[in-house]
Amino acid sequence: MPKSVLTISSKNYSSWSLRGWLMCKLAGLEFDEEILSLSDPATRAELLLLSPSFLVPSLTHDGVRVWDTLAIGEYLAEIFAVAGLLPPGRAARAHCRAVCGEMHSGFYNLRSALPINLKAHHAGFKVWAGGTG
Ligand SMILES: N[C@@H](CCC(=O)N[C@@H](CS)C(=O)NCC(=O)O)C(=O)O
Repeated sequence: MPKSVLTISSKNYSSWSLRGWLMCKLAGLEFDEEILSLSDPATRAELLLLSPSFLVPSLTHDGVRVWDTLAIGEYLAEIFAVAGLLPPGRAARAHCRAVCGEMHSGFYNLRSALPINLKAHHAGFKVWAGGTG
């Protein structure tokens, strides 16, 4: 089987990339890591071939391209069921998917206020609670 490749930008600055990478590791997938610099136009052209949305992470496994962290998670959970990425039990899996879906599509204020930088320290930083008006 050809080697699997996970395309990401940074495990320090991209929580999406980090999530894809963690899921591949937790699933026990053997993969090569391809790190792309997203600001380079040539890189973006290459990325478009892997991910129609231009976004990372993108996993290529066994001739299949999967982009988007949720899709990668579901794909890995199917193939490496024994790794237990999803809990046993239909209700627990539904709960897990609901939480993942909420996290994936929500928390806009939190994401905007706190871009990821795992190596940084910002003592006393105030997070805006958000609001509608
Ligand atoms: N829904 C996607 C979102 C991925 C996403 O937004 N990735 C960012 C990570 S840095 C990205 O690729 N940004 C590229 C850009 O803004 O040029 C997922 O969860 O995989």
